Amino acid sequence: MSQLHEIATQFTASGTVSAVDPLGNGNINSTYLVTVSDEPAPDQRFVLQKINTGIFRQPELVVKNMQVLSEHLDRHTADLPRRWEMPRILPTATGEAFWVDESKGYWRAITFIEESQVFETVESVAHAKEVGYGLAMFHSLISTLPVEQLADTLEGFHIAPKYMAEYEEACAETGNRGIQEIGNDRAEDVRYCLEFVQQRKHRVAVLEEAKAAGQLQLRPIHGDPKVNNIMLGHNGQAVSLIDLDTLKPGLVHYDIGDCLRSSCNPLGEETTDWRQVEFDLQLAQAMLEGYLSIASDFLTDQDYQYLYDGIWLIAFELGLRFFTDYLAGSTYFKIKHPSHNLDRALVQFQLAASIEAQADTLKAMIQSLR
Ligand code: GN1
Ligand code: MG
Repeated sequence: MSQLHEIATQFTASGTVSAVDPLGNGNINSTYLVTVSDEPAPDQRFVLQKINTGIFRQPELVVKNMQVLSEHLDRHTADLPRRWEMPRILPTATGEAFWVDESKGYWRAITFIEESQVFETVESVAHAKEVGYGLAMFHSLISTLPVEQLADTLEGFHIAPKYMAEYEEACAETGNRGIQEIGNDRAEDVRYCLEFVQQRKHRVAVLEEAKAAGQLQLRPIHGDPKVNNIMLGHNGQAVSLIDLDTLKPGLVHYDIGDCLRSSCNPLGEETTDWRQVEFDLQLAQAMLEGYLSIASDFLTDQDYQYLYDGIWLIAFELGLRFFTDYLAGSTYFKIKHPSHNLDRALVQFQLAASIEAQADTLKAMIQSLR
């Protein structure tokens, strides 16, 4: 039996693990789909993940937050108008939340959302609307969960000034070795990114300052509601928001920004054709319509005032995170080749530039949707 099969078996009370296949394109954790045969019952499937404990240093908190969410949903979810399911923790056969392997690797299992599909990019206006609906459904269900009940699973996550400080540190270190040397054949792209950040660094604290001034409040958030985390049923309707590792206290603006930077980029965040990247306003309108069809109930005037900033900031911030990781030797995001994080940074910076170029129209659109 392979090591993966052996680990998967820890989460089955009866039945035989018949397959363990890689699942999805996560940049942090390693994820697999496990199939269990338990004849004569039909095959069952669940998701097995090795948590990246270099990043999630307290994996117990990640699982705890998911349990808090499940309990909250059990208590508060009355009849919903449509199908909606959230992933849940599946304990090991002996009732533990994790299986810890001999190299201290933390493995956990969660339910697989059957009869649904994941998409890497938004494929239509109708899809964008469903992505917005899915995010709002999630925000609405967790809006009654007191934020103090959620642990901070990843300190500093989406705190843009902190990413700026890390960037400056990486620049200082690589500066000693010579940025040119790091960039080698990509020196021009590296220079472009350095310049791009330099021109915009005064804007990174916009949300944190509004939070400190009491204009924006901490709420439970998802943290990573990108398009491939919103699953659609076969009828094209959003049925789940998966990947709950960064469920924690935060600003809904981080989520709205992350969802929009991802769903309004039809070329996707992995394209190498970064000069062609554009923020698609038509998709943004549809996403926001879907989102506000539910979320207008809980957004305040001040929340609306910072929506544009949040949309711009999260695209810029992710570019900054990828670029910093590239400069620092790619230790955070998984990469497939040495300049992968530089390619990813260029895509997000181009998206941020496209948002800036369409700022007036986007702000007017937000205003008209209120
Ligand atoms: C990471 O691992 P994944 O793909 O779910 C990252 C997100 C980024 C995303 C970009 C904990 O998410 O913040 O937006 O990559 N997650 C963490 O694809 O840093
Ligand atoms: Mg994630």
